[in-house]
Amino acid sequence: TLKATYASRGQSATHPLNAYLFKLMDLKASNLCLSADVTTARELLYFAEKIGPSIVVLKTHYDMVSGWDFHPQTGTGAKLASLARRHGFLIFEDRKFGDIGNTVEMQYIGGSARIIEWAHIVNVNMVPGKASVASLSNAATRWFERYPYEVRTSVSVGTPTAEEFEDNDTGSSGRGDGNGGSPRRTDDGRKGSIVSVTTVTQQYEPVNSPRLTKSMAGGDEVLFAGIEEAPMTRGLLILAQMSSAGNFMNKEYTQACVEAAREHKDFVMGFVSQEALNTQPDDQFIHMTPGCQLPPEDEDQNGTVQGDGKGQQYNTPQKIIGIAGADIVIVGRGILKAGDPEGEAERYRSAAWKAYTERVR
Ligand code: UP6
Repeated sequence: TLKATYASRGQSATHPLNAYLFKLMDLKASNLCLSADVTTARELLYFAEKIGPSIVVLKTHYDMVSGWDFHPQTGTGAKLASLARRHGFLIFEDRKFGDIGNTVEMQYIGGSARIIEWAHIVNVNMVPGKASVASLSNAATRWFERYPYEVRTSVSVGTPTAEEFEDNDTGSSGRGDGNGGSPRRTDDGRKGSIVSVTTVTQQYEPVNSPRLTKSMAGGDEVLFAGIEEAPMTRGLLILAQMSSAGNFMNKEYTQACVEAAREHKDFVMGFVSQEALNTQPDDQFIHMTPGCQLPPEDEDQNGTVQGDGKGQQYNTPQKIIGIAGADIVIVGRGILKAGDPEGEAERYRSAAWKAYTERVR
């Protein structure tokens, strides 16, 4: 199976986002994901714009970014979605959900970030068990049933009545509610009375919706000929192996991740792993691999690369794609900390692409 081309993998893919992604890889001649680990929303959008042409996936850690604008239609997620359409890449929020099912569901669709609205892909740390995979899958299904999404913005001063409290279900509570989104019960001993309550109900579509594309602020033209809209659906990667030294993900654990993936093929796209994990004929999973750096340009390109001194270990694209059989390399500091990040991204893209073409030849 390591000889199968990305184009043919796209044709046999079961998950629509995998079908799209493999096609994108073939079209852009890229199997590179940028891990955009920056500290401000400005830098994040800057790198998404500059590096966009070289990549097929942009990986975020939204919770390390300051100045993230949470507005559902004009905020940072919406801007990333617009850049994703323009340059042709998918957005992967590396949230590594890792809690009981009910909690991960709420973290996925709710909160300030509403990750599900702007991230095509998220991932899960399966330590709490398979239930978290089922829960995220169910959450995505239910979220689509509610689409187009309804936001209710309540502006209130004082303490809501018991009735209003019941009414304000967390899932549909809009932003900007006067009580910071946590209305108090009337019977909790606190004094207060309603001064005014205004409830505005508006409908909007998720930022990655094809229908929204047409009306989004200008500049949404697609730059790569042949690239279509990403399908309006969501996918999950299971964190099956880690790059860090001494991690606790042993073979048994990795195998349990593979089994969970097989049980949820309609939602699970594949794995964040250090090697290919497809073993059965109908395993159609994609593998994305972090812990990737190239030696500096003037050094032996097959040489080894030092870790970061904080547990991170690095392999070259040749090793990850060519030998371990992964599909996409994830690169952060290797590109971000370079003097010329755009040029460096191209160097990584062509090295990883070369490893792929040699593998399938
Ligand atoms: N990441 C790893 N290893 C894993 C899983 N995820 O490094 O096993 C993530 C990190 C970081 C990125 O959270 O965002 O991939 C790697 O960044 P780097 O290339 O700068 O080391």
